Amino acid sequence: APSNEKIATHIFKSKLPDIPISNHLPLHTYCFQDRLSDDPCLIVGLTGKTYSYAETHLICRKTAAGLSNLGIKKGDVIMILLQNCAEFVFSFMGASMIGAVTTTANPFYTSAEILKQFRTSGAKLIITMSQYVDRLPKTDKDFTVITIDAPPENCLHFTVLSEADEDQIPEVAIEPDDPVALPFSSGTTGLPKGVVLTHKSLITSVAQQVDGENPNLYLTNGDVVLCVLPLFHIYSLNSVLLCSLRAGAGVLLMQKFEIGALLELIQRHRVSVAAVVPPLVLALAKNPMVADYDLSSIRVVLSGAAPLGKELEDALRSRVPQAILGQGYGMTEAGPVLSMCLGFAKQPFPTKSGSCGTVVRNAELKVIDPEIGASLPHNQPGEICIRGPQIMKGYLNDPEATAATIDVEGWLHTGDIGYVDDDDEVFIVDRVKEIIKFKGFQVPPAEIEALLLSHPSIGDAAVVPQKDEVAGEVPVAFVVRSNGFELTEEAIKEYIIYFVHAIPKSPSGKILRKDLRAKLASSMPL
Ligand code: 4UV
Repeated sequence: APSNEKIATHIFKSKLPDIPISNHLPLHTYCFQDRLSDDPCLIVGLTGKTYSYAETHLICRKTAAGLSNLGIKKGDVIMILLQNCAEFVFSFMGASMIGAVTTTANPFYTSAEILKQFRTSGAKLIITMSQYVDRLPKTDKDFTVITIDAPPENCLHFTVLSEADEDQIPEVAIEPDDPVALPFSSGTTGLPKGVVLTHKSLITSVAQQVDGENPNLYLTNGDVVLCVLPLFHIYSLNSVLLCSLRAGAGVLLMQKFEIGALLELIQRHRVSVAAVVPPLVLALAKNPMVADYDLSSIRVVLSGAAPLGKELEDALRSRVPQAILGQGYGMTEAGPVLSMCLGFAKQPFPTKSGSCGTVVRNAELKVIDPEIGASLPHNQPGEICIRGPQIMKGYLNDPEATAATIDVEGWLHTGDIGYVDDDDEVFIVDRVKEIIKFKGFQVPPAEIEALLLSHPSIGDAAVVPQKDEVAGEVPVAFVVRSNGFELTEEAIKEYIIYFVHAIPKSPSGKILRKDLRAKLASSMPL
C-alpha cells in the first residue's frame, strides 16, 4: 500500500449539537450563576435541615474567607475526608472561591492510605470528623485539622470557616486552566495518582450534561436529586452535586447507603432523580422492603461506575415503571463523563438497555485497535478514547503517567474495551486496564499486591478481579509462598487467595493478568 495514503479516522460525536460553554468562568461562578434564591439547594437527609441556594452560597463564601484566614492561598490544596454532608459542599465550593484545590479522600481509608494522599497532594489543611482524627498523618509538617463535630485537642471546629466574615474573601484571579479538584485514581495501571481537574474541565463536563436547549441530562429547579453516592468520588461530585447546582435542583444528602433510610427519604422528599451504582440497583430491584414505599416520584435513574446487566435493569424497571433507566460512563481522568443515556435529555432519544449512553456533546470519541492504534468503525470493539476540553490536565507531578494516558493528539486512552453501535450508543464489553471495580470503587491490584508482598511469608503475588453478584467484582489474589514459611489463612483472610507455584509474567516482568483472569473464569485456579 502507498505509504502516504491517508488513513480514515472514525470519530463519534453526540447526536446533540455542540453548544457554547462558559468554561472561561471560575467553577463556583458557573455553578451558582446569580442564583441567590430561596429554592432548596442542600437537604440533609439525617436531620431534614434544608439550606436554600442563597444560604448555601453565603456559607460557601464564609468558608472561603475562613480558609483564607487560616492561610490557605490560591493553588494550595485542602483535603476533605468526609461522608456526604453540607460541610463537604461548603468546603469544596469555598476552596474554589479562593482558587484553592480540594483533594477528596475516602473516610474508610487506612492511615497509610490517607498519609499517602496527604503527602502526594501536598495538602495543608484537612476537614474531617473527630472519629477519623486518630487516622490522620502524624508528621512534623505543619497542617490544620478542622472537624465538623466537637473538635479533639489541637483541632478547630468548622465554625472557624462557616462563621467567618464573607467580606474578607481575598481578590484572586482564577484562570480556566487552574486546578480546582484533585481526586485520586490509579488510571490504567499502578498506584493511585492525583488527577488534576481544572475549572475549565469540570465546567465543560457539567455543561456537556446539563446545559443547552436540549440538555443531555435534563434537570430543573423542581428536581430533588439523590446524593447517596460518596462525594469524594468524581461521579457524585460532578454528576450529582455540580450538575444539580448548575441546574438549580435540590440535592438530598445521605451519609451512607442503608436501604430502609434510603427508601424513607426518597418517599419523604419526593426524589425525582436517582444517581446509583449497580449494587444499589440490585438492592432497589430485589429488596422486598421496596414494595412498602412510594417511589412514584422518581423519573430518572442514572447508573454508572460499573457495568449494569440487562437482567438487573429489567428487574429495576418493574419497580419504577414510570422512570427512565439509563447509564452514564465515566472515568475520573475523563473529567469524568464520556457518555450518557440520551433518554435523559429534555427531548429524549430512544435508547437500548445495556448501553452506556452516547458520547457527550462538545467531545470526540474513538475506538481503536489496541494493537495497532487504528480507529475502528461502528460495531467493532476496541479501546475507547476520548478528546475534549473536559479531560484532566494530567496526573499531578507525573508527566510519565500523563503521557502514557493522554497521547500527543490529546486523546485520553481509557483502558476500556467497547464499541459504538449503529445508533451511536456506546457498549462496554471488557477492560484491558488493571483496575478492579468493587461496588463501583477503584481497587488498584498494585496496592494489594504491594501489601501482600510486604508479608514475610509471601514470595510473589498477583491480584485480578473475579465477578461477584453483589459487588460486581471482588479482588482475588494468587500467591506464591516463600520457601520455609507457613502462611495462615487468618493472616490473609481479608482477601481470597489462591496459592500458585509462579505468577505468569511477560519477558519484561509485567504480570500477565489476562492469563490469571482466564484461569479464574475457567474456575480452575490451580
Ligand atoms: O475513575 P473511575 O472510578 O470513575 C468512574 C466514574 C463514573 C461516572 C461518573 C459520572 C457519571 O455521570 C456516571 O454515570 C459515571 O467510575 O472508574 C472508571 C472506570 O469505571 C468503569 C470503566 O472501566 C471506567 O474506565 N466504568 C465506569 N462507568 C461504567 C464503567 C459503566 N457505565 N459501565 C461499565 N464500566
